[in-house]
Amino acid sequence: MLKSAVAAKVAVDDLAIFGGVPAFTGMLHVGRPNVGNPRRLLERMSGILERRWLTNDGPLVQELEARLASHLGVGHCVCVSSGTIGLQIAAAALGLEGEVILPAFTFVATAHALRWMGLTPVFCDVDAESHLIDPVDAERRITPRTTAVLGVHLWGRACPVEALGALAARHRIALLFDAAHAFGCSHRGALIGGLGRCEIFSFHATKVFNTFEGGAITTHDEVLAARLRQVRNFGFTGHDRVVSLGTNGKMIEPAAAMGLTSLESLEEFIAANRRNHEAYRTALATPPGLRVMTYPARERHNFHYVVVEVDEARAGLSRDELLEILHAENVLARRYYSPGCHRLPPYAPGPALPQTERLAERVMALPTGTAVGPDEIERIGEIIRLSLANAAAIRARWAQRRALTAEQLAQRVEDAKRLAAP
Ligand code: T4K
Repeated sequence: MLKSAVAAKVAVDDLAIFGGVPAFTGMLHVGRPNVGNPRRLLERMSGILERRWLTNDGPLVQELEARLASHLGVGHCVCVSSGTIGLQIAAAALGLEGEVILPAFTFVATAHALRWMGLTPVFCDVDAESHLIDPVDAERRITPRTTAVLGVHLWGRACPVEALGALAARHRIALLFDAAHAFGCSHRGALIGGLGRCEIFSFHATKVFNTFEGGAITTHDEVLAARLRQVRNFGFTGHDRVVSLGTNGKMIEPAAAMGLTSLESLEEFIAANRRNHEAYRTALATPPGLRVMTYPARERHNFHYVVVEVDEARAGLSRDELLEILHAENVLARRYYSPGCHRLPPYAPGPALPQTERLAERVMALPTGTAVGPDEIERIGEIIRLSLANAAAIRARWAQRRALTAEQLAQRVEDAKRLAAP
């Protein structure tokens, strides 16, 4: 664990942004990877080298697929080289065309994957409370060109699955889910993985369960699973026979080795996240204007994201002001997801989506995972509490600093004029 370097901060002068010593000597990241037993990983890696089978549906990929399918209680699991490629392969295998509706409040890969496939992402708004796709707004955006709705289980919370299912049935369009955040999370007691036509996970290094880079598409549909495998491997069926358009989305054996090793420690990773989430809730319980996103108690959750909403009017500082303070302390909290995808190139200016825009101004993700512990979280809480308790003084100092800088600039202009004068 990365221990704090300095004594407790009790005054504004102690904040690194005003010249105090940063609370941490090294950077605390939101996505520091969880790593399982290194010995087990290295054993698997030497097996790969001995076998000289490095990729192309190797034995470790097959083992990982079988273990994941059984863990998630789903018929088929097709491992891929990343979540983004997984989304593209799913879109191709489902034969999507035209427009696909998705929430704008998500990581940009959700939209890019569709656009990369020549589809038109149509952005809809999200629910203010859960941050999840708003099915009513999604339905409003359906046109004769719509072929699918892509829900995102943001922060691992399950989308309004039943409402989206009814919508998809009413309009005879496909329903699929970006489950990049949702490994180890449940909906109605069953682990996410078997919903819609298929679900796409990310196993990127920064995720609760990682394969360095990687992902998987899960489905109960055997025919779809066969098509997904074909598209993943250039459209081949068997040797030397291409039957469709395809790409190279294969997971490599070292990634599967990491996945099998990560799976053995998954419960530990989730326990660390849960402990951290509780520690943040305690540390941030008192200041007004902060809301730590909680997760449904009746479901299983991976607690992978510690998401905090900052209500500037009540907190006294904005999300961005708090981020500036935290970054100076070496706490690399992140603006997930700001701005919303609809405001990013190539989609901007995009439609007006009030809830997405509101959240994009207020939400931040804080460091968690096995690399962070309760001591660090208490220090982060202390910095946030100190900052909010002294919000007015901090803003006054910033204003003073800006004024001073303006004054210094004016002085420089005067000096330059004097020097240039004959
Ligand atoms: N859909 C959704 C909803 C997603 O969130 C994502 C990915 C996808 C689809 C696409 O899945 P993939 O194609 O990625 O499998 C990160 C991840 O790169 C991305 O996987 C993830 N979502 C997204 C939410 O976060 P960045 O650019 O915000 O973070 P990054 O990569 O800079 O890493 C975060 C922090 O972690 C850094 O401060 C440094 C630290 N870090 C990172 C890596 C890679 C480490 O300490 N060690 C490492 O090895 O995108």
